[in-house]
Amino acid sequence: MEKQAFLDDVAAKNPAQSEFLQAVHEVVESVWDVYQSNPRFKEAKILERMVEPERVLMFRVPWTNDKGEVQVNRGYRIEFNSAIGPYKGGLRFHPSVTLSILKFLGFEQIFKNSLTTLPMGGGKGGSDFNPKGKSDNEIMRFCQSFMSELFRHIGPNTDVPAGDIGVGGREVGYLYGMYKKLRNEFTGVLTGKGLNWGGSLIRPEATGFGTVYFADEMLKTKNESFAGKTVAISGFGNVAWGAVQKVNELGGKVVTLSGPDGYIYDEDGISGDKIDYMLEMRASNRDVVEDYAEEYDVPFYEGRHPWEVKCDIALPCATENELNEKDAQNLVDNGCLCVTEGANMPCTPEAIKILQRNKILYAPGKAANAGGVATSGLEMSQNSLRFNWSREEVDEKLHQIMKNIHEQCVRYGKDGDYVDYVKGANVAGFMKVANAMLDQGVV
Ligand code: NDP
Ligand code: 2IT
Repeated sequence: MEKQAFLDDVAAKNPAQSEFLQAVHEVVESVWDVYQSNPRFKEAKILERMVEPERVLMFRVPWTNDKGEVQVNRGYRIEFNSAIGPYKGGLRFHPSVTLSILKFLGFEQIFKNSLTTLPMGGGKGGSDFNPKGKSDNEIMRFCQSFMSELFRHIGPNTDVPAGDIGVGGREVGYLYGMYKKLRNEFTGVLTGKGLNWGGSLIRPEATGFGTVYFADEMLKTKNESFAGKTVAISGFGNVAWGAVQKVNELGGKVVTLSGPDGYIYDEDGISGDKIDYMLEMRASNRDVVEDYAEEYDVPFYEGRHPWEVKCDIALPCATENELNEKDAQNLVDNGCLCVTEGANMPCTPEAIKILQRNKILYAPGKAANAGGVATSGLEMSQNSLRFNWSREEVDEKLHQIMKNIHEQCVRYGKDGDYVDYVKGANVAGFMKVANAMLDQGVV
Protein backbone atom coordinates (compact mmCIF):
# COMPACT_ATOMS: atom_id res chain seq x y z
CA MET A 1 0.00 0.00 0.00
CA GLU A 2 1.23 3.48 -0.78
CA LYS A 3 1.81 5.95 2.05
CA GLN A 4 -0.96 8.29 0.97
CA ALA A 5 -3.44 5.43 0.60
CA PHE A 6 -2.52 4.28 4.10
CA LEU A 7 -3.06 7.77 5.53
CA ASP A 8 -6.33 8.18 3.61
CA ASP A 9 -7.54 4.92 5.07
CA VAL A 10 -6.74 6.02 8.63
CA ALA A 11 -8.47 9.36 7.96
CA ALA A 12 -11.59 7.62 6.61
CA LYS A 13 -11.80 5.37 9.67
CA ASN A 14 -11.34 8.24 12.13
CA PRO A 15 -13.44 11.16 10.92
CA ALA A 16 -13.26 14.39 12.91
CA GLN A 17 -10.15 13.29 14.81
CA SER A 18 -7.76 15.96 13.56
CA GLU A 19 -5.28 15.79 16.46
CA PHE A 20 -5.05 12.01 16.22
CA LEU A 21 -4.54 12.18 12.45
CA GLN A 22 -1.87 14.86 12.92
CA ALA A 23 0.07 12.57 15.26
CA VAL A 24 -0.33 9.54 12.97
CA HIS A 25 0.79 11.57 9.98
CA GLU A 26 4.01 12.62 11.66
CA VAL A 27 4.95 9.09 12.71
CA VAL A 28 4.05 7.54 9.35
CA GLU A 29 6.15 10.13 7.50
CA SER A 30 9.16 9.17 9.64
CA VAL A 31 8.86 5.37 9.68
CA TRP A 32 7.44 4.63 6.21
CA ASP A 33 10.81 3.81 4.56
CA VAL A 34 11.83 1.52 7.42
CA TYR A 35 8.41 -0.12 7.26
CA GLN A 36 8.58 -0.64 3.50
CA SER A 37 12.04 -2.11 3.66
CA ASN A 38 11.04 -4.73 6.21
CA PRO A 39 8.77 -7.32 4.58
CA ARG A 40 8.05 -9.04 7.91
CA PHE A 41 6.58 -5.81 9.32
CA LYS A 42 4.45 -5.38 6.21
CA GLU A 43 3.18 -8.96 6.13
CA ALA A 44 2.20 -8.73 9.79
CA LYS A 45 0.46 -5.38 9.12
CA ILE A 46 2.32 -3.89 12.09
CA LEU A 47 1.55 -0.25 11.21
CA GLU A 48 -2.11 -0.97 10.42
CA ARG A 49 -2.43 -2.61 13.84
CA MET A 50 -0.45 0.12 15.61
CA VAL A 51 -2.87 2.90 14.62
CA GLU A 52 -5.82 0.94 16.02
CA PRO A 53 -6.09 1.13 19.83
CA GLU A 54 -6.30 -2.26 21.54
CA ARG A 55 -9.28 -0.95 23.51
CA VAL A 56 -11.18 2.34 23.95
CA LEU A 57 -13.24 2.89 27.09
CA MET A 58 -15.80 5.68 27.34
CA PHE A 59 -18.02 6.14 30.35
CA ARG A 60 -20.44 8.41 32.16
CA VAL A 61 -19.09 10.35 35.14
CA PRO A 62 -21.98 11.74 37.21
CA TRP A 63 -21.26 13.84 40.31
CA THR A 64 -22.90 16.48 42.47
CA ASN A 65 -21.59 20.06 42.79
CA ASP A 66 -21.52 22.10 46.00
CA LYS A 67 -25.00 23.47 45.28
CA GLY A 68 -26.37 19.92 45.14
CA GLU A 69 -26.86 20.02 41.35
CA VAL A 70 -26.16 16.87 39.36
CA GLN A 71 -23.36 17.21 36.79
CA VAL A 72 -22.47 14.79 34.00
CA ASN A 73 -19.06 14.50 32.35
CA ARG A 74 -17.55 11.97 30.00
CA GLY A 75 -14.63 9.77 31.04
CA TYR A 76 -12.19 7.96 28.75
CA ARG A 77 -9.28 5.56 28.83
CA ILE A 78 -7.49 4.64 25.62
CA GLU A 79 -5.57 1.36 26.06
CA PHE A 80 -3.51 1.77 22.92
CA ASN A 81 -0.66 -0.71 22.87
CA SER A 82 0.62 -3.28 25.39
CA ALA A 83 3.36 -4.94 23.29
CA ILE A 84 6.21 -3.91 25.61
CA GLY A 85 4.46 -3.49 28.97
CA PRO A 86 1.23 -2.54 30.76
CA TYR A 87 -0.63 0.45 29.29
CA LYS A 88 0.94 3.56 30.80
CA GLY A 89 0.08 7.22 30.44
CA GLY A 90 -1.56 10.18 32.08
CA LEU A 91 -5.09 11.42 32.69
CA ARG A 92 -6.11 14.86 31.42
CA PHE A 93 -9.00 16.84 32.94
CA HIS A 94 -9.73 19.82 30.69
CA PRO A 95 -12.89 21.05 28.91
CA SER A 96 -11.13 20.66 25.53
CA VAL A 97 -10.73 16.89 26.00
CA THR A 98 -12.18 14.76 23.18
CA LEU A 99 -11.65 11.24 21.91
CA SER A 100 -9.34 12.67 19.22
CA ILE A 101 -7.10 14.44 21.74
CA LEU A 102 -6.77 11.39 23.96
CA LYS A 103 -6.10 9.12 20.98
CA PHE A 104 -3.33 11.48 19.81
CA LEU A 105 -1.83 11.48 23.28
CA GLY A 106 -2.15 7.68 23.64
CA PHE A 107 -0.56 7.14 20.24
CA GLU A 108 2.40 9.43 21.06
CA GLN A 109 2.79 7.66 24.39
CA ILE A 110 3.53 4.31 22.66
CA PHE A 111 6.72 5.67 21.08
CA LYS A 112 7.67 7.87 24.03
CA ASN A 113 7.45 4.98 26.47
CA SER A 114 9.44 2.78 24.11
CA LEU A 115 12.21 5.41 24.01
CA THR A 116 12.55 5.40 27.80
CA THR A 117 13.83 1.77 27.56
CA LEU A 118 11.48 0.85 30.44
CA PRO A 119 8.75 -1.83 30.03
CA MET A 120 5.68 0.36 29.49
CA GLY A 121 2.99 0.21 26.80
CA GLY A 122 0.98 3.22 25.63
CA GLY A 123 -2.25 4.60 27.09
CA LYS A 124 -3.99 7.86 27.95
CA GLY A 125 -7.27 8.92 29.52
CA GLY A 126 -9.17 11.76 31.04
CA SER A 127 -12.35 13.75 30.97
CA ASP A 128 -13.91 16.97 29.67
CA PHE A 129 -14.30 17.99 33.35
CA ASN A 130 -13.17 21.60 33.90
CA PRO A 131 -11.28 22.04 37.20
CA LYS A 132 -11.40 25.84 36.78
CA GLY A 133 -13.32 27.45 39.63
CA LYS A 134 -14.16 24.13 41.31
CA SER A 135 -13.82 23.67 45.06
CA ASP A 136 -11.56 21.01 46.53
CA ASN A 137 -14.62 18.96 47.51
CA GLU A 138 -16.02 19.12 44.00
CA ILE A 139 -12.70 17.93 42.59
CA MET A 140 -12.69 15.08 45.11
CA ARG A 141 -16.24 13.98 44.26
CA PHE A 142 -15.47 14.10 40.56
CA CYS A 143 -12.30 12.01 40.98
CA GLN A 144 -14.18 9.47 43.09
CA SER A 145 -16.93 9.10 40.51
CA PHE A 146 -14.37 8.83 37.69
CA MET A 147 -12.52 6.05 39.53
CA SER A 148 -15.71 4.20 40.46
CA GLU A 149 -15.84 3.13 36.80
CA LEU A 150 -12.16 3.18 35.80
CA PHE A 151 -11.07 0.83 38.64
CA ARG A 152 -12.42 -2.27 36.90
CA HIS A 153 -10.23 -1.69 33.84
CA ILE A 154 -6.84 -0.86 35.41
CA GLY A 155 -4.28 -2.51 37.70
CA PRO A 156 -0.53 -2.46 38.42
CA ASN A 157 0.14 -5.09 35.73
CA THR A 158 -2.62 -3.97 33.35
CA ASP A 159 -2.87 -0.22 33.04
CA VAL A 160 -1.20 2.42 35.23
CA PRO A 161 -2.56 5.99 34.86
CA ALA A 162 -0.82 9.17 36.09
CA GLY A 163 -1.24 12.96 35.80
CA ASP A 164 -1.39 15.34 32.85
CA ILE A 165 -3.11 18.73 32.37
CA GLY A 166 -5.49 19.30 35.28
CA VAL A 167 -4.34 16.18 37.12
CA GLY A 168 -1.54 16.61 39.67
CA GLY A 169 -0.74 15.25 43.13
CA ARG A 170 -4.09 16.28 44.63
CA GLU A 171 -6.16 14.53 41.97
CA VAL A 172 -3.95 11.41 41.96
CA GLY A 173 -4.54 11.25 45.74
CA TYR A 174 -8.33 11.28 45.43
CA LEU A 175 -8.23 8.77 42.56
CA TYR A 176 -5.92 6.46 44.50
CA GLY A 177 -8.06 6.61 47.65
CA MET A 178 -11.13 5.48 45.72
CA TYR A 179 -9.27 2.71 43.89
CA LYS A 180 -7.93 1.36 47.19
CA LYS A 181 -11.37 1.41 48.77
CA LEU A 182 -13.01 -0.41 45.87
CA ARG A 183 -10.29 -3.05 45.35
CA ASN A 184 -9.17 -3.35 48.97
CA GLU A 185 -5.59 -3.35 47.71
CA PHE A 186 -2.64 -1.04 48.38
CA THR A 187 -0.75 -1.28 45.13
CA GLY A 188 1.13 0.81 42.55
CA VAL A 189 -1.85 1.31 40.25
CA LEU A 190 -1.21 5.02 39.70
CA THR A 191 2.00 7.04 39.52
CA GLY A 192 2.58 10.56 40.71
CA LYS A 193 1.50 9.43 44.20
CA GLY A 194 2.36 11.31 47.40
CA LEU A 195 5.71 10.52 49.02
CA ASN A 196 4.10 8.98 52.10
CA TRP A 197 2.08 6.46 50.14
CA GLY A 198 4.25 5.03 47.38
CA GLY A 199 5.28 8.08 45.37
CA SER A 200 8.77 8.66 44.04
CA LEU A 201 11.06 11.55 44.81
CA ILE A 202 11.60 13.76 41.73
CA ARG A 203 8.39 12.60 39.97
CA PRO A 204 6.77 16.07 40.31
CA GLU A 205 9.85 17.75 38.82
CA ALA A 206 10.68 14.96 36.35
CA THR A 207 9.05 16.14 33.12
CA GLY A 208 10.49 19.65 33.32
CA PHE A 209 13.91 18.43 34.55
CA GLY A 210 14.00 15.85 31.76
CA THR A 211 13.11 18.41 29.10
CA VAL A 212 15.95 20.66 30.23
CA TYR A 213 18.40 17.72 30.43
CA PHE A 214 17.40 16.85 26.89
CA ALA A 215 17.78 20.44 25.66
CA ASP A 216 21.21 20.54 27.31
CA GLU A 217 22.27 17.47 25.29
CA MET A 218 21.00 19.16 22.12
CA LEU A 219 22.96 22.33 22.93
CA LYS A 220 26.11 20.28 23.57
CA THR A 221 26.04 19.10 19.93
CA LYS A 222 26.70 22.78 19.06
CA ASN A 223 29.16 23.33 21.90
CA GLU A 224 26.54 25.45 23.65
CA SER A 225 24.94 25.34 27.12
CA PHE A 226 22.22 27.02 29.21
CA ALA A 227 24.73 29.27 30.99
CA GLY A 228 23.85 32.91 30.39
CA LYS A 229 21.01 32.08 27.98
CA THR A 230 17.57 33.71 27.88
CA VAL A 231 14.76 31.17 27.90
CA ALA A 232 11.09 31.59 26.94
CA ILE A 233 8.70 29.10 28.55
CA SER A 234 4.95 28.70 27.97
CA GLY A 235 2.46 27.29 30.48
CA PHE A 236 2.72 27.68 34.25
CA GLY A 237 1.77 24.16 35.30
CA ASN A 238 3.67 21.11 36.42
CA VAL A 239 5.99 20.83 33.42
CA ALA A 240 6.81 24.54 33.24
CA TRP A 241 7.52 24.56 37.00
CA GLY A 242 10.10 21.75 36.74
CA ALA A 243 11.69 23.31 33.67
CA VAL A 244 12.08 26.75 35.29
CA GLN A 245 13.89 25.20 38.27
CA LYS A 246 16.38 23.27 36.14
CA VAL A 247 17.07 26.18 33.77
CA ASN A 248 17.98 28.29 36.83
CA GLU A 249 20.25 25.53 38.16
CA LEU A 250 22.09 25.40 34.82
CA GLY A 251 22.61 29.17 34.79
CA GLY A 252 19.90 30.25 32.33
CA LYS A 253 17.32 33.02 32.79
CA VAL A 254 13.60 32.30 32.23
CA VAL A 255 11.71 35.43 31.19
CA THR A 256 8.18 34.23 30.31
CA LEU A 257 5.29 32.07 31.51
CA SER A 258 1.87 31.79 29.89
CA GLY A 259 -1.69 30.66 30.49
CA PRO A 260 -4.89 30.58 28.44
CA ASP A 261 -5.21 34.33 29.22
CA GLY A 262 -1.83 35.50 27.79
CA TYR A 263 1.82 35.68 28.88
CA ILE A 264 3.93 37.52 31.42
CA TYR A 265 7.42 38.94 30.78
CA ASP A 266 9.80 39.09 33.73
CA GLU A 267 13.00 40.77 32.62
CA ASP A 268 14.81 39.95 35.90
CA GLY A 269 14.19 36.24 35.48
CA ILE A 270 11.80 33.82 37.20
CA SER A 271 13.73 32.39 40.13
CA GLY A 272 13.56 31.81 43.91
CA ASP A 273 10.16 32.57 45.50
CA LYS A 274 8.68 33.29 42.10
CA ILE A 275 8.99 29.58 41.26
CA ASP A 276 7.05 28.65 44.41
CA TYR A 277 4.39 31.16 43.41
CA MET A 278 3.75 29.03 40.30
CA LEU A 279 2.51 26.26 42.61
CA GLU A 280 0.10 28.70 44.26
CA MET A 281 -1.29 29.74 40.88
CA ARG A 282 -1.80 26.10 39.87
CA ALA A 283 -3.50 25.24 43.19
CA SER A 284 -5.85 28.26 43.01
CA ASN A 285 -7.89 26.64 40.18
CA ARG A 286 -8.19 30.12 38.66
CA ASP A 287 -6.40 29.16 35.45
CA VAL A 288 -4.81 32.58 34.79
CA VAL A 289 -1.17 33.70 34.65
CA GLU A 290 -2.06 37.39 35.02
CA ASP A 291 -1.88 36.92 38.81
CA TYR A 292 1.91 36.68 38.44
CA ALA A 293 2.04 40.09 36.74
CA GLU A 294 0.11 41.64 39.63
CA GLU A 295 2.17 39.90 42.31
CA TYR A 296 5.58 40.89 40.84
CA ASP A 297 4.65 44.03 38.92
CA VAL A 298 5.77 42.83 35.49
CA PRO A 299 4.08 43.29 32.08
CA PHE A 300 1.22 40.99 31.04
CA TYR A 301 0.28 40.58 27.37
CA GLU A 302 -3.31 39.51 27.07
CA GLY A 303 -4.26 36.87 24.50
CA ARG A 304 -0.68 36.56 23.18
CA HIS A 305 1.94 33.82 23.12
CA PRO A 306 5.49 34.24 24.46
CA TRP A 307 7.12 33.34 21.11
CA GLU A 308 7.34 37.01 20.10
CA VAL A 309 9.95 37.61 22.80
CA LYS A 310 13.67 37.54 21.93
CA CYS A 311 15.17 34.36 23.40
CA ASP A 312 17.98 31.87 22.85
CA ILE A 313 15.98 28.81 23.85
CA ALA A 314 12.21 28.17 23.70
CA LEU A 315 10.52 25.50 25.82
CA PRO A 316 6.80 25.15 25.00
CA CYS A 317 5.28 23.53 28.11
CA ALA A 318 1.53 24.31 27.88
CA THR A 319 -0.50 22.36 25.34
CA GLU A 320 -0.83 21.03 21.76
CA ASN A 321 -0.59 23.32 18.70
CA GLU A 322 0.37 26.39 20.77
CA LEU A 323 3.33 27.37 18.55
CA ASN A 324 2.39 28.02 14.92
CA GLU A 325 4.14 28.92 11.69
CA LYS A 326 4.28 32.64 12.50
CA ASP A 327 5.63 31.97 15.99
CA ALA A 328 8.33 29.69 14.54
CA GLN A 329 9.32 32.40 12.06
CA ASN A 330 9.50 34.95 14.91
CA LEU A 331 11.81 32.65 16.88
CA VAL A 332 14.05 32.14 13.85
CA ASP A 333 14.16 35.88 13.11
CA ASN A 334 15.06 36.61 16.74
CA GLY A 335 18.05 34.26 16.65
CA CYS A 336 16.63 31.39 18.72
CA LEU A 337 19.04 28.40 18.83
CA CYS A 338 16.89 25.64 20.19
CA VAL A 339 13.21 24.65 20.59
CA THR A 340 12.59 21.71 22.91
CA GLU A 341 9.05 20.50 23.59
CA GLY A 342 7.98 19.99 27.21
CA ALA A 343 4.33 19.71 26.18
CA ASN A 344 2.89 17.09 23.84
CA MET A 345 2.81 18.25 20.18
CA PRO A 346 2.93 22.02 20.96
CA CYS A 347 4.46 22.90 17.56
CA THR A 348 2.19 22.67 14.52
CA PRO A 349 3.50 20.69 11.52
CA GLU A 350 4.06 23.99 9.65
CA ALA A 351 6.07 25.39 12.58
CA ILE A 352 8.26 22.26 12.66
CA LYS A 353 9.00 22.65 8.95
CA ILE A 354 10.19 26.22 9.48
CA LEU A 355 12.42 25.30 12.42
CA GLN A 356 13.97 22.36 10.57
CA ARG A 357 14.41 24.27 7.32
CA ASN A 358 16.35 26.92 9.24
CA LYS A 359 18.45 24.21 10.94
CA ILE A 360 17.34 25.27 14.42
CA LEU A 361 17.81 22.55 17.05
CA TYR A 362 14.29 21.13 17.45
CA ALA A 363 13.08 18.11 19.45
CA PRO A 364 9.55 16.72 19.71
CA GLY A 365 7.81 16.07 23.02
CA LYS A 366 7.80 12.32 22.66
CA ALA A 367 11.58 12.41 23.12
CA ALA A 368 12.10 15.56 25.17
CA ASN A 369 9.27 15.21 27.72
CA ALA A 370 9.72 11.46 28.27
CA GLY A 371 11.35 12.14 31.64
CA GLY A 372 7.91 12.34 33.28
CA VAL A 373 6.76 8.91 32.26
CA ALA A 374 10.28 7.51 32.71
CA THR A 375 10.19 8.58 36.35
CA SER A 376 6.70 7.07 36.57
CA GLY A 377 8.38 3.85 35.42
CA LEU A 378 10.93 4.30 38.21
CA GLU A 379 8.05 4.79 40.66
CA MET A 380 6.56 1.48 39.47
CA SER A 381 9.91 -0.26 40.00
CA GLN A 382 10.17 1.14 43.54
CA ASN A 383 6.60 0.02 44.29
CA SER A 384 7.43 -3.51 43.09
CA LEU A 385 10.61 -3.55 45.17
CA ARG A 386 8.73 -2.07 48.17
CA PHE A 387 11.70 0.27 48.54
CA ASN A 388 12.40 3.97 47.92
CA TRP A 389 15.40 5.35 46.14
CA SER A 390 16.98 8.65 47.24
CA ARG A 391 16.49 11.91 45.40
CA GLU A 392 19.99 11.67 43.97
CA GLU A 393 19.46 8.09 42.76
CA VAL A 394 16.23 8.92 40.94
CA ASP A 395 17.63 12.13 39.46
CA GLU A 396 20.74 10.30 38.23
CA LYS A 397 18.61 7.59 36.58
CA LEU A 398 16.37 10.23 34.97
CA HIS A 399 19.39 12.15 33.66
CA GLN A 400 20.89 8.94 32.22
CA ILE A 401 17.58 8.02 30.53
CA MET A 402 17.35 11.46 28.88
CA LYS A 403 20.94 11.18 27.61
CA ASN A 404 20.12 7.75 26.25
CA ILE A 405 17.00 9.01 24.44
CA HIS A 406 19.11 11.79 22.94
CA GLU A 407 21.62 9.21 21.70
CA GLN A 408 18.85 7.11 20.13
CA CYS A 409 17.50 10.21 18.34
CA VAL A 410 20.94 11.05 16.98
CA ARG A 411 21.53 7.44 15.87
CA TYR A 412 18.31 7.24 13.86
CA GLY A 413 17.94 10.91 12.92
CA LYS A 414 21.38 12.10 11.85
CA ASP A 415 21.33 13.60 8.38
CA GLY A 416 24.72 15.08 7.51
CA ASP A 417 25.52 17.70 10.13
CA TYR A 418 21.84 18.13 11.15
CA VAL A 419 19.90 15.88 13.51
CA ASP A 420 16.25 15.31 12.59
CA TYR A 421 15.03 14.53 16.11
CA VAL A 422 11.49 13.88 14.84
CA LYS A 423 12.65 11.08 12.60
CA GLY A 424 15.13 9.82 15.18
CA ALA A 425 12.51 9.60 17.94
CA ASN A 426 9.85 8.04 15.73
CA VAL A 427 12.06 5.39 14.18
CA ALA A 428 13.80 4.45 17.44
CA GLY A 429 10.48 4.26 19.32
CA PHE A 430 8.79 2.34 16.53
CA MET A 431 11.42 -0.38 16.04
CA LYS A 432 11.19 -1.76 19.56
CA VAL A 433 7.39 -1.90 19.60
CA ALA A 434 7.20 -3.30 16.05
CA ASN A 435 9.63 -6.10 16.86
CA ALA A 436 7.75 -6.94 20.06
CA MET A 437 4.46 -7.12 18.13
CA LEU A 438 6.09 -9.36 15.55
CA ASP A 439 7.34 -11.74 18.26
CA GLN A 440 3.89 -11.95 19.86
CA GLY A 441 1.92 -12.94 16.75
CA VAL A 442 -1.35 -11.54 15.42
CA VAL A 443 -3.13 -10.31 18.54
P1 NDP B 1 -0.80 21.43 34.18
O1 NDP B 1 -2.24 21.26 34.32
O2 NDP B 1 0.07 21.36 35.39
O3 NDP B 1 -0.47 22.74 33.38
C1 NDP B 1 -0.96 22.91 32.09
C2 NDP B 1 -0.55 24.26 31.59
O4 NDP B 1 -0.99 24.46 30.25
C3 NDP B 1 -1.16 25.34 32.39
O5 NDP B 1 -0.33 26.44 32.38
C4 NDP B 1 -2.44 25.53 31.59
O6 NDP B 1 -3.03 26.70 31.85
C5 NDP B 1 -1.97 25.49 30.20
N1 NDP B 1 -3.05 25.12 29.29
C6 NDP B 1 -3.81 24.00 29.31
N2 NDP B 1 -4.69 24.00 28.31
C7 NDP B 1 -4.50 25.14 27.66
C8 NDP B 1 -5.10 25.71 26.53
N3 NDP B 1 -6.11 25.09 25.88
N4 NDP B 1 -4.64 26.89 26.11
C9 NDP B 1 -3.63 27.52 26.73
N5 NDP B 1 -3.01 27.01 27.83
C10 NDP B 1 -3.46 25.85 28.27
O7 NDP B 1 -0.31 20.32 33.12
P2 NDP B 1 1.15 19.80 32.82
O8 NDP B 1 2.16 20.82 33.11
O9 NDP B 1 1.25 18.47 33.43
O10 NDP B 1 1.07 19.58 31.24
C11 NDP B 1 1.55 20.54 30.27
C12 NDP B 1 1.91 19.82 28.98
O11 NDP B 1 2.93 18.84 29.22
C13 NDP B 1 0.76 19.05 28.33
O12 NDP B 1 0.94 19.06 26.92
C14 NDP B 1 1.01 17.62 28.82
O13 NDP B 1 0.41 16.66 27.97
C15 NDP B 1 2.51 17.57 28.78
N6 NDP B 1 3.16 16.56 29.60
C16 NDP B 1 2.92 16.42 30.93
C17 NDP B 1 3.60 15.47 31.67
C18 NDP B 1 3.44 15.34 33.15
O14 NDP B 1 4.11 14.48 33.72
N7 NDP B 1 2.60 16.11 33.80
C19 NDP B 1 4.55 14.55 31.04
C20 NDP B 1 4.77 14.82 29.64
C21 NDP B 1 4.09 15.77 28.98
P3 NDP B 1 -4.42 26.58 32.56
O15 NDP B 1 -4.21 25.76 33.80
O16 NDP B 1 -4.64 27.99 32.83
O17 NDP B 1 -5.36 25.92 31.57
O1 2IT C 1 2.36 12.84 28.60
C1 2IT C 1 2.94 12.17 29.48
O2 2IT C 1 3.95 11.50 29.24
C2 2IT C 1 2.42 12.23 30.85
N1 2IT C 1 1.46 12.96 31.09
C3 2IT C 1 3.01 11.39 31.94
C4 2IT C 1 2.46 10.00 31.91
C5 2IT C 1 2.87 9.12 33.04
O3 2IT C 1 2.37 7.97 33.04
O4 2IT C 1 3.65 9.50 33.91
